[in-house]
Amino acid sequence: MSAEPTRVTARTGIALIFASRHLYILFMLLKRRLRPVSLVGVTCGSALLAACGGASSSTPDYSVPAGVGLVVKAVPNIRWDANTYTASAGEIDVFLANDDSVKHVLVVLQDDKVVGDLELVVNDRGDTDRGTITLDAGEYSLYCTIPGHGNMNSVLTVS
Ligand SMILES: [Cu+2]
Repeated sequence: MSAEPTRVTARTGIALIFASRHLYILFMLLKRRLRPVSLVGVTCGSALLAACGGASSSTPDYSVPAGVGLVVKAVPNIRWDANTYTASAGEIDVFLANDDSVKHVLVVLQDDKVVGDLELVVNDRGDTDRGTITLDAGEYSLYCTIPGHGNMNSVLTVS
């Protein structure tokens, strides 16, 4: 009589071990299945972000005035719309437009120093600013003074 409950207990124990192993395997399988799902979630999230960025990358509604000596546009991904610009020596009428969604501040540099007092500011998408600067023939940089915008550093050749 006393051997029977012990056997039952041993069988139950083994059954429990098997059951827990199966549960563990099941858990691991579920975990494996869940991982790609969460990856898809992340991908969708970035796709949505890209979609949002894509929507704002179209040209906003502004017009470039006629007779401007230099037109510069800030474009998405913290860049000017060109790597090189040209202008004629003398008083240059500079027009800055913002096709991006963050603030940009344009200054002209020569040998890493600001030249003249031109500082054009565009706070939001579609903003424009305009000013003049007098430059001799030479090589300059069009630079954005906003911290982290060091990539906005294009060559301006004045001749
Ligand atoms: Cu900038």
